[in-house]
Amino acid sequence: MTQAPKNLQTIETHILELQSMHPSASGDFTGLLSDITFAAKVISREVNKAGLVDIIGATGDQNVQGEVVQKLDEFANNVFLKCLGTRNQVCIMGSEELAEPVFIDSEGGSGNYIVVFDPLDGSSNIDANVSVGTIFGIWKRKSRRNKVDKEDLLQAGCEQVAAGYVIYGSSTMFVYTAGHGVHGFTLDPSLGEFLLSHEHITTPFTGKIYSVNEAYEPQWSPEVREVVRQIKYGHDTKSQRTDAPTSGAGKSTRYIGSLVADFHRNLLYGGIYLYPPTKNKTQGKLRLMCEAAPLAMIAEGAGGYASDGKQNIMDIVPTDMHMRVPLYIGSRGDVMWIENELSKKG
Ligand code: AHM
Ligand code: MG
Repeated sequence: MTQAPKNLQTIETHILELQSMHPSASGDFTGLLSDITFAAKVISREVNKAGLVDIIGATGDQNVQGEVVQKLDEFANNVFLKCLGTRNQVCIMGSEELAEPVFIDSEGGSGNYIVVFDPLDGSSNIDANVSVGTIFGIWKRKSRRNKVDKEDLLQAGCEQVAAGYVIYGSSTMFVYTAGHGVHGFTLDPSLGEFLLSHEHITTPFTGKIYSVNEAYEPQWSPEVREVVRQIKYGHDTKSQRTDAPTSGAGKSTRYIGSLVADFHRNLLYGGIYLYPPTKNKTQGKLRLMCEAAPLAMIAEGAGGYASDGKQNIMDIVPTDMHMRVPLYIGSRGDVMWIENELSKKG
């Protein structure tokens, strides 16, 4: 008997199905996710044109229409601010590009959701046609008062109601979780639709890849240096916890230097991404709210794990929107092994 082909599903219908699981839902959350997918399409279109800028003669500050050419990260930031601010469901927007959060008060009172995002992570790679990405986390406000404040903003990763990223690569993919699995959608540019391509993504418990900028080795602590050495050359299986990797074989390096791209590859194939503290950057480089916590929610939703070397990234309560954290993220067994080794040593 011939099996009927699977139905094509757009991200909109997928999000609506999610809403139908919550009969009391107002539609605000659904609307917000759909605003984000729209922003992703606009950014994707612009990122894909990036290489053309020089050929069509738009050098300096003006393009061929005489409009000011924005840097792509600024452009992506403005797209997010414009797309998310229009409805009444968002009360605070925080961006890696903005020093301060944007508090939105409207006549009907503030909306219920806080969105923190990195509009275009890894944008220094764009000129070399390397994949870049957008990362976002969504929280619900805690206060019942009309006015929201910083307490609503500074919530731990485990309080997120949804998180996701968009990778602008050989194709554009939107990956998100709202607590019911991690799902990936690929943009069909001819339709302008994200189509479900990776349903229920799960990541291997251990992987063969490690991604770290090893040029910082001289600036790492001896403990981090030893952990990376063991990842590279293999480690003594007798001293491990039972749920940690059982293979003593070393891993291979893959490092693009573009977090979303490195994370996405490791999520699909299995592996770990590391951004340890260095002498100069004692908290690493990556930001908790707009990078580490959203990707940690995705990792956990797919069976992986994220740590700052001592604790679950999802448990860290930010003291500032731009707070930075060391990050070890990816396959659960590998990250737990790192956390275990680092906490043993200090
Ligand atoms: P950005 O937010 O300024 O783009 O920086 C974040 C990027 C990540 O995409 C990437 O993983 C990391 O910085 C690379 O840093 P480094 O060049 O120190 O290895
Ligand atoms: Mg960034």
